[in-house]
Amino acid sequence: MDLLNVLVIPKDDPIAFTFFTGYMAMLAASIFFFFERGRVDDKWKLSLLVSALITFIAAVHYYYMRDYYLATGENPTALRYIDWTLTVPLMCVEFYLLTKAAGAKIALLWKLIAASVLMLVAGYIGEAFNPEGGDTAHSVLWGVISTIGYIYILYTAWFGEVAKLAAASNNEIVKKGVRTLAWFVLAGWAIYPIGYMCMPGGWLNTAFGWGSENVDLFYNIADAINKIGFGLVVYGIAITATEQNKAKAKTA
Ligand SMILES: *C/C=C(C)/C=C/C=C(C)/C=C/C1=C(C)CCCC1(C)C
Repeated sequence: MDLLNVLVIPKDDPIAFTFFTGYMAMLAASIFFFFERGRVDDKWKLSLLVSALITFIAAVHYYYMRDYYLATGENPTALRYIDWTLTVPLMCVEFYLLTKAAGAKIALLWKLIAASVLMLVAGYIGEAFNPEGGDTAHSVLWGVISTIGYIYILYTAWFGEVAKLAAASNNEIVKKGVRTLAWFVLAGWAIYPIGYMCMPGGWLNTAFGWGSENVDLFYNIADAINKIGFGLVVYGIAITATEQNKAKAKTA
């Protein structure tokens, strides 16, 4: 029976469905970013490799999370946070690489990574140690602590160092691209706390009766938007800049 559970996607289970499509989409995106590296100027190749790594790391975790979910019917919390602990810092690396030409220092990268770690460690404590129907105050407190890390990244991307460096870059493509990534952090990343609040005792759980199965639904949708979307924005910057460079070389 256990084996059967692993092999069969129940027809009425949208969450299982998003685990499978999530896995396939992440894998396809990785292959795409990896091969497209060959079409961009050398200075963009590292950025595209990081895009490919983000979706590839997610694909491997989705492979396991999907089976874990089908076998147990539970949220694969530990696998989820291991994935994020690797992929969110890599998204910070993308911001750093894009603003490096405008003078970004490595300290900027470390500050963003430290904020990510705060956000994720607090989120994990709030989620992993929140027993069914249990200690709400505990998970609300850790959710708030986590949000401090999130707001720091949000602030840096919109008004802080990242935004200032992008503005100083004198490169319209980078400026627009960084602004689009900042939108992802504002609108796309905000989907995660919505999932978090579906936990037993969470605000959406108590107010609207949204059950804990929705935690994974929101996380899966958010991951697809943010990891693949982020990668596509970086890809768009790289390919546009490469083509502009080529056109310039022709007219010169
Ligand atoms: C690829 C994975 C990404 C971009 C994950 C992002 C995760 C977050 C922005 C999580 C944020 C959380 C809060 C702001 C408060 C509640 C706990 C979290 C960890 C769900």
